[in-house]
Amino acid sequence: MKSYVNDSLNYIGTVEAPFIREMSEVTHNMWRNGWDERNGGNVSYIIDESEVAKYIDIHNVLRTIKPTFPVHDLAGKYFVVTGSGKYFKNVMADSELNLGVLRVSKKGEELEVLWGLRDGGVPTSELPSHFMSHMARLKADPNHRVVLHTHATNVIAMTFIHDLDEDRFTKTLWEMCTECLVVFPDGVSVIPWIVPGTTEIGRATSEKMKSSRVVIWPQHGIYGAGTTIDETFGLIETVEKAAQVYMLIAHLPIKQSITELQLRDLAKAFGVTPKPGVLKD
Ligand code: 2HA
Ligand code: ZN
Repeated sequence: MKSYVNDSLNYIGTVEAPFIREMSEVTHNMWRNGWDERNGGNVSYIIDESEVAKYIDIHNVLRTIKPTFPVHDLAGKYFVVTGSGKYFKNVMADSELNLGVLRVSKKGEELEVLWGLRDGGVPTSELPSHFMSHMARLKADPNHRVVLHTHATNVIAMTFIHDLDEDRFTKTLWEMCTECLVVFPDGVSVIPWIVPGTTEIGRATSEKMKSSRVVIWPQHGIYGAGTTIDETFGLIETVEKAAQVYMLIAHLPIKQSITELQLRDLAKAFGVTPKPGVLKD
């Protein structure tokens, strides 16, 4: 009998690939959270060649796509990406239409579509920000694999009423829930408002990604990076939760809060180093 998993041309087998399931689940969860209305949000995920080859014929390039800029640093890497204009709401029902598996060509000048993006689809419009962020994060952390962008509601709301200085923004988030400092001791960074989908916003985002896993786009959303889908989603959930608490209390009289001393005690207890400059020396 033919092996289910090893039959690389088996459509059902491909959909059952763990990396496709993870992408379907995370996009569904983001949509359920109300973060990804319409075609909002995009995800890209680096996968090992050996993992892709278990499910997909890596020698069968379906078509090639020219990226808007060469990505030599990512040559030969495999990605699962969300498609441009696709709705997260629909990924579960038809992952082959809404997601794609790509390989960056040997010279880094083409994207080779190996699966998905059916009916002429193209990768997310935010590919410049994703690719530049992957390059920055891989230099900071060789285990880096995931870049996730979403329109997290309370993070967006907070960028209307809070100072956008990233250290002050970070401190406020740390003060909102006790576990925040433990989950993102490296803080969050914030870029100015820039037109989405451009290489300019990609450059600004990746510059921040050199030293931070979270980049906030004012009045737009959030970028998160991490080593697994779970960890990256959890990071964004935690930032969004803190922003939600902020939006619930910002207009109310505060009777007590987490003090700087308590934040320091927390860091000590959990063995994390708060981003320098956020807490008073
Ligand atoms: O439409 O979220 O930033 C997808 C986006 C663009
Ligand atoms: Zn967006």
